Amino acid sequence: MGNLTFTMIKPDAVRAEKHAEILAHLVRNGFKIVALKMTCMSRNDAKRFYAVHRGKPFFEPLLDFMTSGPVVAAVLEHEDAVAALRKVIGATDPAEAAEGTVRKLYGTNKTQNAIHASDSDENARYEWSIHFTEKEIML
Ligand code: FUP
Repeated sequence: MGNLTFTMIKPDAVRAEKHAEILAHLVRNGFKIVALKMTCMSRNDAKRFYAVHRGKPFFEPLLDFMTSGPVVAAVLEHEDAVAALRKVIGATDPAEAAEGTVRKLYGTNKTQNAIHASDSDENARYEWSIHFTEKEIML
């Protein structure tokens, strides 16, 4: 398991001005920020990012939401980073997420769920390369 993963604070949480709090929560949980930016996803970026969900009923609404405002993208370092971050963010649906997880604390529903975290080392690399060049990652 690798020691890097990718996260993105979604437009709902940035609009609510919770992004700094969420980053602090991740740092308190032992994650080191090695790349960070606030940015807006183009529709094409969002399509590439969520390519595995193409054709699903929630795909177009998901693109609308992900392009509705700025996001905060970051590469994080932690031992067994992918699994460690998935645990801290909680289940996709905030209503099912464990107490104290980011989605339980800040999410609204299955689409507006405050934060993304990669689900494999391979997807993490794919996802951070949509947001960062190699020289923007401080290793
Ligand atoms: P996760 O890995 O927990 O983000 O969950 P998924 O890969 O299943 O879903 C990725 C994103 O698709 C979610 F964060 C939000 C969106 N989604 C919906 O909008 N509706 C759904 O029913 C399922 C997922």
